[in-house]
This record gives sequence, structure tokens and C-alpha cells, in this order.
Amino acid sequence: MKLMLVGYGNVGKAFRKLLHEKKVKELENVKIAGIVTTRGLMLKDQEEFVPDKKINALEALDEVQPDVVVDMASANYNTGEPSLSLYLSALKRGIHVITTNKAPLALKYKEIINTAISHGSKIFFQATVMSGTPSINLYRILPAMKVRKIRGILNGTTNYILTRMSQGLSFNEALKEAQELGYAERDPTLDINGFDAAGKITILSNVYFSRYISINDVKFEGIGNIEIGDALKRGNKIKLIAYADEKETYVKPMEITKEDFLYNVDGVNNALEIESDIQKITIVGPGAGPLNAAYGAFSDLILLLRGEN
Ligand code: 80F
Repeated sequence: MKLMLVGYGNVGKAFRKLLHEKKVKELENVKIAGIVTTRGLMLKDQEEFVPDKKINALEALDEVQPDVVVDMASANYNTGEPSLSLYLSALKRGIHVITTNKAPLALKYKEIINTAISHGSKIFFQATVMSGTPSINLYRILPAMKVRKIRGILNGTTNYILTRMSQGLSFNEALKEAQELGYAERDPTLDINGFDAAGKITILSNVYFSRYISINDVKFEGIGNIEIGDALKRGNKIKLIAYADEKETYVKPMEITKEDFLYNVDGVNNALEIESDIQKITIVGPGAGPLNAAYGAFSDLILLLRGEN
């Protein structure tokens, strides 16, 4: 089975490492046939990226003819491109897609899923929400549960910044740390202005409520000019909360009291609460980090190889 990796930054490199280091029987016949970045296509599987051809991801699809595309490129929330066209083209040819890139699914979920269904190909996207902590793939193991609402902390960078600010750092110092740890987007304003969390709650709304909404339908605010001092004085914390039910989807900073489970979700940790007709479930774990996001895609690859849908 041939893989084509798109994007070879923090996450792409961690994914390649996992593929080489984890001795899993499902992966015995899996190999990386090509890696594409903005600098071109490399037709070898080696750590250092040295392009063989100056071509883009769509052209590389013809050149490599992979069985699976693994998209770990930067998010483009304006158009979703070039990843959006890449997915549609791959899925139409029966090539499966695994992605950590939220933008195409946050913009054109319905079109992508319907293309996959009508061509018998698969798209897996666990890492787009909460990285390697099950959120999308959690839904796979909750059959017939009627979900009423979901609520959580879905951006690692902003939760890390808010936590470090409550420990005395300035906003800029905390952001610098989050960038050094590989949590932030290439353009960190996507994290700070709430866009990344909005993209994630959009994808969750589509999965958990079959709503087929786009990020443009979601109201969101970020933490750009946030003041946390007054909340701290009251013994509370500010958290960037994402919420969705069958009618409403939003992201905004909110004051959270000690009684709220989300109060203790700090640092790069994320959390998702799912309220359903059966029970309430809460899952907590790292929401960002190169290894964590890479593991989301890696776990998807193994599920795909096991024949999951
Ligand atoms: P990084 O900037 O290190 O690398 C991006 C790569 O994409 C580069 O190799 C670049 O050349 C390539 N690229 C860009 N445009 C391209 C194009 N048109 N064609 C081909 N290649 C192109 O980015 P990361 O950190 O490696 O992230 C990669 C993707 O994973 C992005 O879409 C992220 O949104 C996504 N992701 C990253 C996470 C992380 O922790 C987490 C999960 C998904 O919660 C948070 O705080 C979030 N900021 C992190 S979520 N790094």
C-alpha cells in the first residue's frame, strides 16, 4: 500500500517517525511513496526533505498514484485549497484520504463526504479535532446514541495561553511557548481569534448531528484582547468554550467556575462533553502537539487497514 504525505512540518515529520518506529502488523506492507510540500515532491522516504520535482500536490497525485493520501498541510480557511481539490480528485479515483487539516472539512464537509460515499472511498479525520484524543473516532463506538449537545475546549494553543497567563505570563510570552512546543497553527491568529476552534466544532456538529454546516455558519470569538484578572479574583477561570446542539453552534471565551468539570482542564489539554439520551460522557486529553496530531492520523491509518468505515 502506497502513501502520499502532503505537508512535512511538525506533524508530517512526527507521522513519518511513528510509521517507522511502531511495529504494527497492519503496517507491514505500507510504504511512503512520496512526500509533497510547498517546495515540491520527493519520491523517496527519507527524513531530510529534498524535492525531486517542483510540482504541486494535485500533480503529485498523478505522479505517485498512491492508495492513501495523508494530508498534514497548513490550513487554508479561505478556500480549503489545494487540499479540497486534492481530496475530491483522490476520492473520485478510489484513493482514501486521511487528514489532520481542518479547513476543507470545515468548509465543504457535505461535498467531501458525499464524494467519498458515491465512489466507495474513505475519508478519516480524527486528528482534525483534539488530535490523538478520540473525538471523531469516539463517535464510531457510540452507535444509536441520541446526542443532545456537545461542549468543550477544542483548541490547545489558547487553552495553553490562558493557563500560562493565569500563572503570571504575559499573552505574548505564553503564545511564544505554545509556538515553540508546536501547538500553534503556522498562522497563530487562526488559534487566537477562535477560527481553529470554530473549524473543529463545525466538524463535530456535522459528525454528531449530521447538520452539514460550514464554518461560515458558526459564531465565534477569540481571546485576542482577553482580560483574565477579574475572573481569577472571583476564583474562576476564563476558557475558550465551543458549543453545539441541533440548532446552535458557537465558540466564545466564558468564565468557568470551580464546579464545572472544564475548570481543571488546563494547559494543552482539551475536553469534550457529550450529552445524550443515555448518558453524559467526557473525554480529556492533549488537543495539540506534533506527536499527538500525528497519532490521530496514524490511528486512522490502522483503522483504515482494518477495514473500518
Ligand atoms: P507546519 O506549519 O509545521 O507544517 C505545514 C506543512 O504543510 C509544511 O511542510 C508546508 O510546506 C506544507 N504545506 C503548506 N501548504 C502546502 C501546499 N499548498 N501543498 C503542500 N504542502 C503544503 O504545520 P503542522 O503543525 O505540522 O500542522 C499541519 C496540519 O495539521 C495543519 O493543518 C494543522 O492545522 C493540523 N493540526 C496540527 C496540530 C498541531 O498540534 C493539531 C491538529 C491538527 O489546537 C491547536 O492549538 C491547534 N493549533 C493544533 S491542532 N500541530
